[in-house]
Amino acid sequence: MNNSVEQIIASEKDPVLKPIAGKIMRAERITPEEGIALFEKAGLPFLGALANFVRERLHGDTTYFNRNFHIEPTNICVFSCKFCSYSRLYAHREEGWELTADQMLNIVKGYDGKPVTEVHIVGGVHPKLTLEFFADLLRKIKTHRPELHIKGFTPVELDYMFRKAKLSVEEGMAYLHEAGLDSLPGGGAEIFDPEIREQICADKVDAAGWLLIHETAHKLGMHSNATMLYGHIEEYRHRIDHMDRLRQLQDKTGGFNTFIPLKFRNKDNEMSHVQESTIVEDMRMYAVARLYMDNFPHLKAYWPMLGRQSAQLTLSFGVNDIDGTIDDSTKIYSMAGSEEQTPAMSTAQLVTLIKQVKRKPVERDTLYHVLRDYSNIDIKEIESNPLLN
Ligand code: V47
Ligand code: SF4
Repeated sequence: MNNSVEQIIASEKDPVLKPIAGKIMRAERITPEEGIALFEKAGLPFLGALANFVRERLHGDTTYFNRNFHIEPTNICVFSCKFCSYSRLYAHREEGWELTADQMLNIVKGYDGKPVTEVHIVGGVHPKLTLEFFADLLRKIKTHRPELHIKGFTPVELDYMFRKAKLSVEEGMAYLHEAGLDSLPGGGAEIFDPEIREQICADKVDAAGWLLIHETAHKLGMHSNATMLYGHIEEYRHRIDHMDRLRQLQDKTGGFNTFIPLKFRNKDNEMSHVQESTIVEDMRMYAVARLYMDNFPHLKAYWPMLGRQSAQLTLSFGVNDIDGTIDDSTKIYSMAGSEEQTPAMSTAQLVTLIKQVKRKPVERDTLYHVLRDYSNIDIKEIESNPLLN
């Protein structure tokens, strides 16, 4: 057993925390009450040591990344989530953007010959864009580059598309899967608790609808991710309730790959008066997520939102994935105040970031198949080889 974990547990005197640590060391599941106790009582060293222990039990030093790019079809949205700095109502559409299927296909073509494995497609809920429009887009992308994995659309977008097309969730998901949709990203989950949801994103799909869409995708053999927007008006019990609902669905389907806590950023939105969480609270959040989500294989820190150095730090607090190379096309975080105004990191930069903290950089595809271990590849070789960088 890792010395620092042993020492930290031995020196922990709290009668509630000590048995929780014992359970975690024995790979036993912790209860919602124990999850809340961790948030309320545990210090950063205790949480960090345990979360790192679990991370290394599952993955050793392996830290995954992938090579992907994002397409945001539109930021015009029928909803007005209070934390969103990115969307524009249809009435103000001249301030927003709206891409045609051919424009999006051209973005895909811009990556011809480049070693990307995934396109991530997410945007606002445009009142005029239909299920058929998106099915056509998927078919066009697959015809052009069949092996490119398409991870796209949140339940917020899907629920709206299916209802407008008068299709059930089963019918709609099967239709998009057939058209080329491979998996679902984790967005739109926010916080499942209805009272908090009412205050921050009252009008979009609720917890049951979000979970049903992911469950249906899993039944079709698709995988998906799950997010949680934290650090705003929610309390610890809401975070645990959110993670618990996901843990229960994962017990049922096993279809989730990754859990991604998303730090609330407060620039230029209707919640700008809400303070952002501290870096200590961010690390505590990742650590508790690793300890609570025992049936989620991976925990991801999304660096464009968190910033590079904080993302690097999360690798000691349970995280084993820092998403992808990404270029500057993603606007959802830069518009909300992330330090990363034009998020872009080359493979060499990502590998350096991981190696600097003595972890093992491994490129994966969307479904976590290992594509290349970069531990023994020199950074200069990566920089000079267009197939690697
Ligand atoms: O659901 C919006 C969040 C999400 C803000 O699955 C904000 O691999 C913080 O889900 N502050 C969409 N967060 C992005 C998303 C995602 C990102 C990267 C990878 C994956 C994946 C999924 O962005 C929304 C919402 O929770 N968001 N505004 C904000 N002001
Ligand atoms: Fe629309 Fe998504 Fe922004 Fe909500 S978070 S307003 S659903 S783009």
